[in-house]
Amino acid sequence: SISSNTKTLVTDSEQVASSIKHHSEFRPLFSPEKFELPKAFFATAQSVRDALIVNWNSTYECYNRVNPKQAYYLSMEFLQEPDPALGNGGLGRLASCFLDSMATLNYPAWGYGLRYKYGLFKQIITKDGQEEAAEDWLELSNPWEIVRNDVSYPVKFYGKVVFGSDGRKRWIGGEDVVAVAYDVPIPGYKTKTTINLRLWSTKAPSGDFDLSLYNSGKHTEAAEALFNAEKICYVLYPGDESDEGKALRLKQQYTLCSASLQDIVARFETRSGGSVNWEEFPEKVAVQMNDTHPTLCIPELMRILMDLKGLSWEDAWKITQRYLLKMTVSLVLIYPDLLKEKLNAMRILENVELPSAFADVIVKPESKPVIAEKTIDLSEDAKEDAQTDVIVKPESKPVIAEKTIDLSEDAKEDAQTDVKKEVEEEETAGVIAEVIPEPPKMVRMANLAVVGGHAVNGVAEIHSEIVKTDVFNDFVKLWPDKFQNKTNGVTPRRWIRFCNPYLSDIITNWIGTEDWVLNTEKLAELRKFADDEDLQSEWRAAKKKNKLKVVSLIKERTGYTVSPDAMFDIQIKRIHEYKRQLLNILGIVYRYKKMKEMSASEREKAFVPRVCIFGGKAFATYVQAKRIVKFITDVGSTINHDPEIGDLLKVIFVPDYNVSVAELLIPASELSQHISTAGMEASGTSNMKFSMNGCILIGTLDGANVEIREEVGEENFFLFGAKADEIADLRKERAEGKFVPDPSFEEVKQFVRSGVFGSNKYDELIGSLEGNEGFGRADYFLVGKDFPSYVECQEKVDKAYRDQKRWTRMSILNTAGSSKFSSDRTIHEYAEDIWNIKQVELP
Ligand code: DL6
Repeated sequence: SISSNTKTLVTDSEQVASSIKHHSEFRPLFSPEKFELPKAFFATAQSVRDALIVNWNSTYECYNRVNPKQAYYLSMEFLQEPDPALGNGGLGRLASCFLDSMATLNYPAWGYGLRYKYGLFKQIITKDGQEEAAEDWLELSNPWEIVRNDVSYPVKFYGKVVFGSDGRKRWIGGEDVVAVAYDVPIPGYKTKTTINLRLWSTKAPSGDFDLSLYNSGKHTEAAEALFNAEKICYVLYPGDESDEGKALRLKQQYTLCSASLQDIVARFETRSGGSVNWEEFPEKVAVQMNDTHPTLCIPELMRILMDLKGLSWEDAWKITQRYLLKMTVSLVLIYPDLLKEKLNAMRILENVELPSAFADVIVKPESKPVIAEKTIDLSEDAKEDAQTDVIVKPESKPVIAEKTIDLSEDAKEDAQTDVKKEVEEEETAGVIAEVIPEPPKMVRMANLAVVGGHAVNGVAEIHSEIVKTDVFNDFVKLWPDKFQNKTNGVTPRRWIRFCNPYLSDIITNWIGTEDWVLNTEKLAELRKFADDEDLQSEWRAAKKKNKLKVVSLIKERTGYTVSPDAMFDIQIKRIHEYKRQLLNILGIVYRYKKMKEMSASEREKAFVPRVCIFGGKAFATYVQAKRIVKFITDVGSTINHDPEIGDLLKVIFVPDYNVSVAELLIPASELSQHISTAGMEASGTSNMKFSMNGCILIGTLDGANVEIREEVGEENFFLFGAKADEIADLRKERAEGKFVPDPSFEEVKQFVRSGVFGSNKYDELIGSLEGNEGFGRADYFLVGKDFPSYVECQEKVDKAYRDQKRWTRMSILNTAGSSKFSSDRTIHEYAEDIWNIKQVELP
């Protein structure tokens, strides 16, 4: 039997069976008579969870005793499997890979996120393109989580902060919610260490249900407070076109920051025993913000330290800024629409009342504002509104204000006077943006994070350079040492060992040990066998077996039959203009046109048979991305039904792409596409997963592609396209009408417009590549510019694939060269260079 009291671990199959039986009998979530798959899964998962809890408790007990410095990774997304839908794309899956590495490497580190009731959405592909349905991933409950009703914190919105007559600050009025913890144990590989992912769910405080209203028949009004509280954690990335949507996103971000920081502070106090010394806080805690979403950590930590713990402004700021908070920039902020999206999230600051920490917090007159020097005094209204029985200090300053570059005395000293002056005059360095005519002003989350954080890192070398030379150049002049690079990584446990057992066995046999799962450097040993015929034939056989699984998946999800002998060419990622699925599909259309112009024998000679596979979700309100999905599926329905073409070309859109689908597609891939406009993909992580699984990449010099190409060898990577430092000039030329498109690009657009893919002429989509009136910027993502070099590169791919020996060698060398891209390497670097935490091995 399994019992966390006796700390007996499951050791043999009989015990496993008995535990599963126990869970199916005594925690029946399903009908008692049958033992069908969902019930079997739940009973099995819960029996595994019991075993995890034993190690999870030991880990926690050990950390409490040793009291090491602990890192906390705050992320709005975590994407796991089988698909708790708590994420959208790379950012969320990176967070989950990091948890795996933290646990495996025995680092005292936790994750914090939100427990969304619904994930992003379930994608349904119809003849009209993408439709979205609620992703009810919790419908059958989550067997891995442990609800912690004993761990909850108040989170407050709106209202006012006032000084009571006792001189203490009070946050009065507004809305109250309670954040309740749900814990998910995260086991390390071949270690007892089992860390925690703590997810917050929101509910109304007890007493908010109005029984008398309910009894008087006003049922909806009676439950309003309950709904308002719960809706915060309903959906990941709720639509934010409306002000309500913006407010909800901001509430989500604030909930994550406030509940997590209250929890972290409480743990610090508990572990300090009776004597809390706040100066030690940065010695015990490091908080990493995954992108700018958790930026509210900065003012929230200030609020907790000052308002709740009574620290002075200076002490609180030193703790917050100097040591504690670090931000990963995983978005290239030069992309104006995305920047606007970020800024929009904060737009409501001035037209809606917000957490008082921002809107009208009142700081004692002698204290300085958190960020600003020249301030717009947002507290004017507060002064008027303040009730007469509270004392409002007239000179008080707001927390966030205009023209911010700091502001703390220390930083002023640090900064050279002339540099500082220059920066102060430069508008882009402000935390409050002036880009949108007033009202409302907007807060630049990224700038706030840079000012308030102790380290800022990009996620691939080229991206970190762009961050320094372009995005945050003003801040680099002020604080050059703040900026670092931490190239992303992915866990080899999930992304080779688990998802590709055939390849894993081959690697283990040829290297002679399974140690590569923990030490990916060992993969390099494959290099010496790259031309070995036996290895090559085993390698190809494994690929074929993985391709056969995908043949079935495609049949099941789309009804199409594809040949396992064709090259599997895959692009799976969020649908986004900068990721250029449009370039890929136009390349396919061009190929199709050429095929149609040839005789059957010419066609077969000229082209290698391909199955071109797409997968990815377009954000529900991203119209252009949805047009791209529709276009891909329309092209697919024409080509896939063309008897002249047969197995020579198939175009498949796999609906509802998620982690489980990726685990099938990646091992089966032969060519994968990472073709973003150079300078726009911060890193990419699927490129690493594909390369590890022996897939050859076609890509631009962007994000981690640059480093992958260096590691696997340039002859094992298909490179094309403009370079990042050429993009600005190319855009300028384009805007000035100086761009002369290649005839092939004109030809492909003409072909699309000829109606070959149905009655739709794709005016908006094709028009966006030309900047026709009404269709916005002229080809901002430079599809037209890169099209000829992309087509030419694809010809090289066909040629290389015909030589299967050469291709297999390239494939082996990709796996052999992928060791750098283990998230273990990344986490060691974070631990050493940023978090300053040490490994703690459980006894
Ligand atoms: O850092 C992880 C991942 C990068 O690899 C991608 O290049 C980047 O696009 C992605 N960022 C996001 C931002 N999401 N939001 N919201 O997914 O981060």
